[in-house]
Amino acid sequence: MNETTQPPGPAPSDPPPPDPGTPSGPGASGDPARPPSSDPDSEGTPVGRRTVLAVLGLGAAGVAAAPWLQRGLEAFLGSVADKDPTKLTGLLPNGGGFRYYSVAASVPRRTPADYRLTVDGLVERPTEFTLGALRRLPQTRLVRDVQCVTGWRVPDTPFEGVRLADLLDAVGVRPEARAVRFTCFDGVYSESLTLDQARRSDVLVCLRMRDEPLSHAHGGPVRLYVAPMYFYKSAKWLSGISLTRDVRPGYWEERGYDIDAWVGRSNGRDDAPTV
Ligand SMILES: Nc1nc2c(c(=O)[nH]1)N[C@H]1C(S)=C(S)[C@@H](COP(=O)(O)O)O[C@H]1N2
Ligand SMILES: [Mo]
Repeated sequence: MNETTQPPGPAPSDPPPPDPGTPSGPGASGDPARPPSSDPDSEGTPVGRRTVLAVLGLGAAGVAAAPWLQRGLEAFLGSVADKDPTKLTGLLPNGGGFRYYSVAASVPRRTPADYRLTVDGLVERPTEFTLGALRRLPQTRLVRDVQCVTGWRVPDTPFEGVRLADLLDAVGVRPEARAVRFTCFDGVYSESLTLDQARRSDVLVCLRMRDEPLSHAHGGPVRLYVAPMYFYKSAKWLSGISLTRDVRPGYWEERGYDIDAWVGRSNGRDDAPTV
């Protein structure tokens, strides 16, 4: 495992602009940990955790007591979350402490056989990578805490995949390129990094999470993983990487969240850094 020694980057950016569409977003409310009606983890109807558990016939104590059950529960939550327009499943606890999240009502599945990652834009050799091609490149494993901007944190999570820097070298970045844009096969989500951020050694095109192939619920077959930033930067269901002249704000950034999303140094939060 190779670790970065780079500093976490530039100073936090200015407070997010007022967001006309989502008055309860973190910029508007001043309280990013509160679950408003439109934030990275709690779109949909607010509902008590106990109510949700009751609906599914589960008890928190039972869940905590049986690690083997948690795995099954997690797989189950992942599959129902796909079909859950209310997003209620996003509020359920699970073994790993993650909340499955998607801004899209449903996400098509890509098998290992039909998955493709397109790398294009300001590059010398636009390339389409199969999953096999990504697997054949050198893999890096990082173990870091995950921090969501709404407050939940999961300690010591293994992520594994290809360094984005290696992928960029493979296609040849043209000198005019200054930023990288990421798109997803959910058809909705997007993210972006500056070229300098993208070249950090702790930014991965991630194929494995928690030492297993990336599940559909966690954004499989392939997601982005940006270790030093809030988890919304880690775009799930990654299908496109495009080199651009300028940073283009991503899905949540259009809605008031910081573009430079360093954990503990952005979004008005003071969480412990993840790197
Ligand atoms: N395509 C896509 N990627 C996404 C999101 C999303 O809604 N769609 N949500 C982001 C947010 S806010 C978080 S916290 C994490 C959640 O990842 P998980 O579902 O693996 O816990 O994915 C990030 N990447
Ligand atoms: Mo999030």
